[in-house]
Amino acid sequence: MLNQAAEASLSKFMTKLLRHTPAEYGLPLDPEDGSCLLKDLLSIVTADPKWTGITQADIRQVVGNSGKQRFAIQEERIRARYGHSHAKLTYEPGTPPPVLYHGTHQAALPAILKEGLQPTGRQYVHLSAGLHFAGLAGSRRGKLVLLTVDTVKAAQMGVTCYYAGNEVWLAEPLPPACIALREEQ
Ligand code: HQG
Repeated sequence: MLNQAAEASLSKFMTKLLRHTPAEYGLPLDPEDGSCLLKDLLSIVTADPKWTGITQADIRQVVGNSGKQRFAIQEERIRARYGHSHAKLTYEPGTPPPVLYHGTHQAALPAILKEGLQPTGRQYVHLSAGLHFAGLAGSRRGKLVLLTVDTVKAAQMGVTCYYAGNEVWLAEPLPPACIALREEQ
């Protein structure tokens, strides 16, 4: 059983492998859904001297305890559900609720209102159906600012949204006309 600090540290390593730099570690990810065999992930993780004693149960512990449900395990395969930068994965397009939220920080606001929401380092813009997730995302870099996204207008403007599960929605770049400051911050 991993303690909390080890769990957080292993989770970070897993996000690095499954979202950002799999090729650097020789981890083959499915180009469609970004998944790999759990045993392949485990052998890469345990090759790191810090994690030699790690087992599949430890990986399952990280997956199960992620409040944000960052990872999904299906049968013998594991993937990160969202957040990828390494490749543009395929998600089913969906019809989101009329309003979605994006949490950002004060310093980014002028640029967002001018040029819209961009994926920046990731492949998609990250939105959520609930305020909690947006709040967590936006609080990481400074003073939280909550934005609303009018998804009906976005669809009219040709923006596709994809559901990544557990209230997370992914989108192509969103023009400023679909974005507003949430009145009650
Ligand atoms: C901002 C974490 C300037 C955007 C989180 C954000 C989330 C702009 C930053 C998930 C911009 C990108 C994703 C523009 C957007 N000009 N700044 N035009 N458009 N931005 O981390 O959405 O814990 O790549 O507002 O909690 O913050 O890793 O995206 O501040 O769920 O599982 O550019 O990652 O989840 O930052 O976060 P990010 P995000 P995990």
